[in-house]
Amino acid sequence: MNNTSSQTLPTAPTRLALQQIWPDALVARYRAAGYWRGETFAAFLRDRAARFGDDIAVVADESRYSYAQLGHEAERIGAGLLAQGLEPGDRVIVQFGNVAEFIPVVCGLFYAGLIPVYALPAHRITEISHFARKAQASAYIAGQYYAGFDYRPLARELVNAVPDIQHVVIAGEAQEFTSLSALDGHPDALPDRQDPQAVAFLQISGGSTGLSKLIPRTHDDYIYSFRASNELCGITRNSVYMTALPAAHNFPMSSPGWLGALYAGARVVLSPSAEPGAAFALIERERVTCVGLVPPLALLWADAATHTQHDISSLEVMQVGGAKLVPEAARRLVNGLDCKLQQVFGMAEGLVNYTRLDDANDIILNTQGRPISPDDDIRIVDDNGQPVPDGTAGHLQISGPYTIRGYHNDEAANARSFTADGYYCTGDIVKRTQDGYLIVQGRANDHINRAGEKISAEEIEDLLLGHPAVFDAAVVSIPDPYLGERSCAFIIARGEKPRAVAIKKWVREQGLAAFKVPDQIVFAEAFDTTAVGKISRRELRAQLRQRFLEQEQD
Ligand code: OOB
Repeated sequence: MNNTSSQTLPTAPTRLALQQIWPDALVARYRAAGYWRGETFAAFLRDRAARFGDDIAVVADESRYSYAQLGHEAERIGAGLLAQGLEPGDRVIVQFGNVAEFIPVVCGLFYAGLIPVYALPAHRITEISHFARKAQASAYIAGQYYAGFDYRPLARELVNAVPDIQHVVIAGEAQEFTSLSALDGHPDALPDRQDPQAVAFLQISGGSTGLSKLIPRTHDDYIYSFRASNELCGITRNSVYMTALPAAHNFPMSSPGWLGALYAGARVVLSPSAEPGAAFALIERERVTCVGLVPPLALLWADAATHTQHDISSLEVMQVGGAKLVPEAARRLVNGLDCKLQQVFGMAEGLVNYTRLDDANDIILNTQGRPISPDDDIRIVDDNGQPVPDGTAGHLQISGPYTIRGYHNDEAANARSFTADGYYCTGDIVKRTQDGYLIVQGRANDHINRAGEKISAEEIEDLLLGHPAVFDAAVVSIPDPYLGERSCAFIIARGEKPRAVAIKKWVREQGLAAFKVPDQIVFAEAFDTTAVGKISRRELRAQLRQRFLEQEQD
């Protein structure tokens, strides 16, 4: 065709809007109840910088930032990123360990109206490129090294794999990239107002099916969750909150986490290691009052506390969550520690439950707490979606003032994970006590909760099927005395059986988080199928797990 008027220039693919939409009636209700107050991250951070200027906000390594210094650093970084050509609303992948730069970078992004996408330090090119594509990110910011890993080659791979990534900023020796310390811009360039109902960042889902999903959280909803958490966890301006788990994870970020601590004007201490020796020294030095841990670490700490040289008597609250703390382990903690135990059952998608600090021991030992909000709408249903009575286990579905209504850019996951009336299907099997406390019984879908790190069985199976010597694979969780659960891959070999170590090495080389490498590999001759045909993957995994556990007992 030769009609020039009908020719259009190729346009860049439009970027999918970030949104999170609650029904109008709920919006009105959450505002009227005072949960959503129209605050934004930038506004509260500016306010704290002005009001608590000289107080110490963040301690990491040998660095200390006062609230005023944190504000200045955030302005410099935020304005510097805009000067590089980024625009408010652009999505920026942030990947740091528990180091000094992490919090100023995130605050800088908030100041600039840029959208952080929180990667964990363990993530590698497979995960990072997936986040970059799904989020349509235009920048990547990371530290040079963490835990012996150099992030610059990863940045190079990312730029090659995802052309939308136009900017790379590295804290440390930046080589061909932009150095974090070189960023500079005028604070006047920062937007002075942002929409509190808008999405402020993208959090990463634990991922039960396939790769992790992106979780859009708004200013209003997230700020409510940690403001209310502060109240339930006893965080005040005098508190010292330690982040010993990866700071980008939702638990140490917002339950009440370092964001809650900054909101309260308290002090945040980033511990680069969760190992008791290092963390105890920091607790002593900074007089830490509150810390959040996963169960295996909590038990390790309780053990170490009995013979430590360090004075950790400042610790008032140890929170434990991310994976189930069984009553016997909870008892060991309560007996071994000279502080309060708080159970935390939460999810990056929203709902967080806490045992209350003044709850009776029986509740603290035996339940995973109750929801933050009176408006957390909890539904527990049977396999047919019918509500079950209190005391009966069922599927947990939730809706509420800080629980998302949908993932970003993932229709299939939304169809699977949300009911027609907007409730999030958590995949957790729980029962509710008469007092409204939840007891986690297990999971309905197949992911492995490895010491709080979530691994999707499907993601690892898909990967294993790419190995030339793997005919079929099923990945299951196996109870583990230390990790809670470990991952076991059952593999049917194609031709000659490869060595288990070779498979593990190969998985590691595919460039994904090390915690996803199967802990154990078991070769099978065949997988059972029923007479009618193939059984579901779910049944197959259950069957393999069962048989494995029975054999272990013999
Ligand atoms: C937290 O968040 P995610 O998104 O990494 O994982 C959520 C899932 C839950 O659906 C549940 O299966 C499991 O982790 N989980 C627990 C638990 N806490 C989380 N299972 C049993 N007992 C618990 N106490 O893990 C998270 C987010 C905010 C606060 C705390 C944990």
